[in-house]
Amino acid sequence: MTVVLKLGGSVITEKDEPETVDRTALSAAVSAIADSAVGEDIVVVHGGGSFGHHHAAEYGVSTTEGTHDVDGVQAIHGAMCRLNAAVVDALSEAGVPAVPVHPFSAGVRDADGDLSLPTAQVTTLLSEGFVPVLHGDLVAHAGAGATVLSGDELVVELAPAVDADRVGVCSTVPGVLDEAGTVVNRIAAFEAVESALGGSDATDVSGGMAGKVRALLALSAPALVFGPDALPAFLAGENPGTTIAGDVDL
Ligand code: IP8
Repeated sequence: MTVVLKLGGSVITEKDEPETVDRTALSAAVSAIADSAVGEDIVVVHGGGSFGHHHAAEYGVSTTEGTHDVDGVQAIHGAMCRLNAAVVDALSEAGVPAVPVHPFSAGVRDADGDLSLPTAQVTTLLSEGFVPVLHGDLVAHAGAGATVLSGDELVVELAPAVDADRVGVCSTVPGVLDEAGTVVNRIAAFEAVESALGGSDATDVSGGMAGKVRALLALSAPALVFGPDALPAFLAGENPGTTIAGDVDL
């Protein structure tokens, strides 16, 4: 069984402290991965948290608004590389054969904003026994300079490329919440939850929960959104939180 797991940036960083790793949360996530039966059949993606989003907001860069400011590119990409190194180091220390993969060096958006991302390095690393660790990043964007590439977009590109059986999005919330704050068990169509999801968080330049759900619905593998406490259960094959399954028969 192959798993693509996204660790939300807000889960593994201190959201309100620029460039600060939440060591307790990171080590809990790392232990769950190291102890799980999934073994090396996992691709890890992490988001930006107080590393990427902090600098992206400062330079006015999002998935659609680009920059030609080289200082901005270095600040955002550099911060994401520092967070990636912290995640890879923590996984390595726990015995997981983690290796970094930096999307800025590989991906591109065309003038219509359509993303093209080579994935042969990821599939090859995986089949050679490594655990690739990718991250939300910047990407070269024709006509716009460089725009943000969210970890959610990476998950959507990677899941079919590695033929993932399950996709997990570990978030700060225990699942997708309805207007009453209750976890929605299953989402099969965006319209059913659109009004409850509302707009995105002001500090999240990548589209918040609404954008996440819309993108995950397009996958052929079921995607689960759950909180940090449920990560061991997800890795054990259980279905915590919200299952997002557009085309999938469960
Ligand atoms: O947190 C965004 O990734 P996300 C990465 O997965 C940057 O949306 C550079 C802000």
